[in-house]
Amino acid sequence: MREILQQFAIPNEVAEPQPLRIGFINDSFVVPAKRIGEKSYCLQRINHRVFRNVEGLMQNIQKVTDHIRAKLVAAGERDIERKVLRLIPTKDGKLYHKTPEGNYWRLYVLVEPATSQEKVTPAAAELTGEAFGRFQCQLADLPFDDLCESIPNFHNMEFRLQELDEAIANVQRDDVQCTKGRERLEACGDIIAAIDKRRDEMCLAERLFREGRLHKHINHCDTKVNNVLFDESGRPICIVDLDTVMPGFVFSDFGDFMRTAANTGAEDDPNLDNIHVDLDIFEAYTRGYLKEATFLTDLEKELLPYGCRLLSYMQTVRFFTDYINGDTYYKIAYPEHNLVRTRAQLRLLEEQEKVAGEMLRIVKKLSQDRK
Ligand code: GN1
Ligand code: MG
Repeated sequence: MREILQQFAIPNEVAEPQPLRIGFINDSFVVPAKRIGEKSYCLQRINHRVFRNVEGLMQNIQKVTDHIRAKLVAAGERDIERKVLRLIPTKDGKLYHKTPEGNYWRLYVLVEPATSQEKVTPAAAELTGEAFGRFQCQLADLPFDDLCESIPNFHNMEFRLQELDEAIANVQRDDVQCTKGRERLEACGDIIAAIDKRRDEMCLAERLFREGRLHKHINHCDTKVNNVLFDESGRPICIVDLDTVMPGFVFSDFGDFMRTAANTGAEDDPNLDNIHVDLDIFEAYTRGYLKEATFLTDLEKELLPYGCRLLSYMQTVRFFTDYINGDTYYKIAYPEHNLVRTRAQLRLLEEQEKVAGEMLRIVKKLSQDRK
């Protein structure tokens, strides 16, 4: 790992990298400063099985962080190093280093002091809503086709269903290699029925886009609560994990936050009775978000509760597809992990459906208050 670090233009002396257990996709390490007061770094190996266009992805991150940094400078902000990620280039000026074995590495300045959380209080949710609203607003003037889709069709529901259909068709082949997937599939008829009955409703966004009624913006596309860093006083300071920053529908970023933060259970909660919608978090985040996301159309506002259901549904489909495929995409902690995740996301969706009317009423009331 020393050799990899040596490729980067690090201005100070650093100690041995330590593994960081975050995320399901990349491998991350903290690279601590040798001396107090100097910078530490975050070294990451990019999962190039998932992100096949590493060059495009790194260009996206560079464009987005440069754009946000310029805005922060123009606004006279202080502590900018903690407010937007900064990539350290390699000694030959590249955004990443590719090893002879074909692995891709990148280095960020570590945002510190900062902490991440799996759950937030309503007060923190409101500030986080502001932070994500601001993030989208800061990027609203960056032409969306300046960025590539670092994973093509990433939040495209039609595509995700197609992937599931392919996984199902694949394990149904009469082939001994498919036995495990077939057994898994046969035991999950209820999940398939739940997915099937919502197909049409959940592909609404793609239809509206084709009809020209809905636009794309630059989205973060992984707005889980643990992708926000908080400062010492519990205020959100920096949005991290920018791999999936790409064009998308605004309500899907809104929905991904709610999927993780406005859920009283865990994303992979084995006890489905733990899972309910936390409407206090929902309301607080929405209040913060609407305050900053001033570019939203009436239709986009109205679709915010839909975005919550969409992301729970999408995650149900994605976890389930991986389960049928034999767990090739998400890191798992135990053999049935993807099934447990699937059931937990499906339950969240059902809970969100129960309070859909209430969510819409909250959005309408808060938008009215802002007029
Ligand atoms: C993955 O690894 P992480 O936490 O950044 C996934 C997201 C999912 C999430 C589910 C590139 O994110 O899309 O929502 O797991 N990222 C990718 O928790 O697939
Ligand atoms: Mg991610």
